[in-house]
Amino acid sequence: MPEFQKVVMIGLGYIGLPTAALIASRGMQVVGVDTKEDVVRTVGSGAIHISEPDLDGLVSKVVSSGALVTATKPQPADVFIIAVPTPIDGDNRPDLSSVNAAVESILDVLAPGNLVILESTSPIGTTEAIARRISERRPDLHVGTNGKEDGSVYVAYCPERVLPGRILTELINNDRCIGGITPACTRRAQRFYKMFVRGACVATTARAAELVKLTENAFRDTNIAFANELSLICDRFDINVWEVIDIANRHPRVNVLRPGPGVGGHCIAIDPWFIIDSAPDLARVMRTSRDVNNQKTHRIIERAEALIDDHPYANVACCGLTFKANIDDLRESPAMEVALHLAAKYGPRVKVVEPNLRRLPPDLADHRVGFMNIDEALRSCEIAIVLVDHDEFKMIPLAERRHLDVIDTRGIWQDMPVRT
Ligand code: SAJ
Repeated sequence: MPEFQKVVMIGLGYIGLPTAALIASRGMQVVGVDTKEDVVRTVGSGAIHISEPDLDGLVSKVVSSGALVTATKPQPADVFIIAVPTPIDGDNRPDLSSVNAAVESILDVLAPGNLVILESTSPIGTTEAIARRISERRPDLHVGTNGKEDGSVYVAYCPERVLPGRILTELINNDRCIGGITPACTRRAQRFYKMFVRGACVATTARAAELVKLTENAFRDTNIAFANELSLICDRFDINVWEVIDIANRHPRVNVLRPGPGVGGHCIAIDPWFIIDSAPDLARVMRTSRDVNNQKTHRIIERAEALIDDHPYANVACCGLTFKANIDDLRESPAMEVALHLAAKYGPRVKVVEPNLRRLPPDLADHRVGFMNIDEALRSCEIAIVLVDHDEFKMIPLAERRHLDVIDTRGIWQDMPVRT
């Protein structure tokens, strides 16, 4: 009999849903669980509630074959995967309430031999805490154990590492990092992931695996902070930062990332806090990087206000709202923060362009700003603030934007005098 026949996925969001669909397509029975009834209904009907290339076709296929079903509560299975959000609270401290609720929800259905995997980004020690909680609440179950696979409940951490927009490809091809609370747990989880992952399934401990995930995103945040800091230094000395980076990156061991209006998304702007919160006395570079990246957004707002105040009758095109190029995701978006500030201050003079959204987000609509395509904005505006490097903006020829006064936070219009 196959070792893993039935899988419960808790959380049908950006990670849980594609992972559930992928596992279902590999011959396992998957029950997708979410506390949001509309999500359970949508996915249960074969549709999707997030936008991700190729996901609609895969979900529709596995739902119609019966391999993926949805429910609001877990049921007995061989494997339980927890893929729920782990945000930070107002004090930048990890909020594990969804993880705790997910663990609580499986306690009654857990049985000997089950594998419990946490995929959510989590502070060091979370997987061990889950194992302790299961032990305390289900003293009849043996959790973890000594290295043998002897019918215990096995607990492991395996972080997701996929890039929005490429989730299905990266789910299959990226290497995975798998850390059990014992080597036996690691081995069992490795066997499970090898059923649908083509990349290597690298074994480590639960704590190391938790820190690996946090390290990846904190590393990127710190490197983006370097680029953002450099952009401010270049501004002061009236040097083109894009040119500096381009030339510096010709050095074989230098790879400066790109400055921008700050760092957005649900991961890179948040995960470093999980390390900072655990070791505030040691995580000094990471802490400063967070500050530098946040301050960059405020600096762009100040510069935009100064430019607009110099042109009291000009209309202002805010080009892009999403947290990065060519997606429709607004989570933690610095572009949105800039647009909201300008909308609150200048109202209808602001014309928002966001080719990946069908309508204005309600917060912006409240300020009665315009919402138009890039061609209309170029015709009706004298100022442009480029906040996202969408392909549609990159393609605009110089002739169509020569009349504009531009703040180009993404360096996409390099053929004209640039402010970064
Ligand atoms: N950004 C810059 N300059 C750059 C690169 C990015 O300003 O040179 C900004 C982007 O504009 C965006 C933010 O950083 O606002 C984050 O974008 P991203 O493309 O770097 O990353 P995410 O948030 O889409 O996905 C990241 C990825 N992590 C790493 O690359 C280390 C992904 O692999 C993770 O799975 C994901 O976080 C996650 O879920 O943790």
